[in-house]
Amino acid sequence: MGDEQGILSELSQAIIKGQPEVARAKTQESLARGVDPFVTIQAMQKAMSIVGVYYEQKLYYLTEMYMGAQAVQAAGEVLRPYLKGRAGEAGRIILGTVRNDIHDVGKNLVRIVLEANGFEVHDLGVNVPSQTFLQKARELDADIIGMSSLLTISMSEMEKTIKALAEAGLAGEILTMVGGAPLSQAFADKIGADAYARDAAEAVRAAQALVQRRRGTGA
Ligand code: B12
Repeated sequence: MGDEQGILSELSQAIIKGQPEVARAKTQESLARGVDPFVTIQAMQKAMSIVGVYYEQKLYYLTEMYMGAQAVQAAGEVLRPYLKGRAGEAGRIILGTVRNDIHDVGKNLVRIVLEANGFEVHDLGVNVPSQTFLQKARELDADIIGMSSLLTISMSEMEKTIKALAEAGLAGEILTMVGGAPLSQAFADKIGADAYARDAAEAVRAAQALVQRRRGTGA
């Protein structure tokens, strides 16, 4: 409906222009008008990818890119309570951005959508060393370790965690799921990850399949 399109386009503009306060207010307005939070999240992802394109085309500098990310985070925090706890416990996930990488917009969206689908998510934040992923996963008896990487130079960190899991005899016991713009299924296969997902919606399907596999094999 026109009303929904109008408010979502205002939200997108706030992200593209890097205005966190406006983004927050527009998200509140979208909720008040009854727009489905999942539809709002999709609009947010699209707007952020436009910011990425502007940066790649050198129309935007780092500051604009940063402010765009701040606006997405502000909008995401407004949506989070409305999405949380819709379902029961679907599984336990340790999530983080790998070492040397501070990008967290995509990871945070993945967290929101996983939580909305009944997963318990422990977010370790950014710049997370492989040993920390491993320690936390053991400590909390996690089903899955989810790792995000947006930099080609930090992608190799994921393989370190997967190797560390294997060395600890936990391969197949704690499963791994990877994502981030520079990744691909081929890369995930190469490093031995149990799953790869292109976006937040796919991440939910992949996580559900992994939990089923883990519990189905009696782990
Ligand atoms: C915003 C942004 C920033 C912000 C980050 C703010 C923040 N809090 O995250 C700031 C300004 C800080 C930043 C910094 C830098 N950035 Co930057 N950044 C971006 C930008 C524009 C958008 C990333 C983003 O938020 N996308 C939107 C989200 C929704 O998408 P996403 O992250 O891909 O996530 C989705 C999927 O990938 C998936 N997913 C993500 N994580 C996970 C995890 C799991 C488990 C699963 C299953 C799925 C999944 O689901 C998500 C939701 O759909 C990209 C450009 C781009 N096109 O990606 C560059 C980009 C990633 N940055 C880049 C660079 C180079 C940098 C800097 C090194 C710049 C510099 N010179 O300092 C620094 C990095 C510092 C560091 N050590 O990390 C390059 C990377 C190039 C490369 N190949 O390595 C890019 C590609 C820009 C470019 N074309 O040059 N950046």
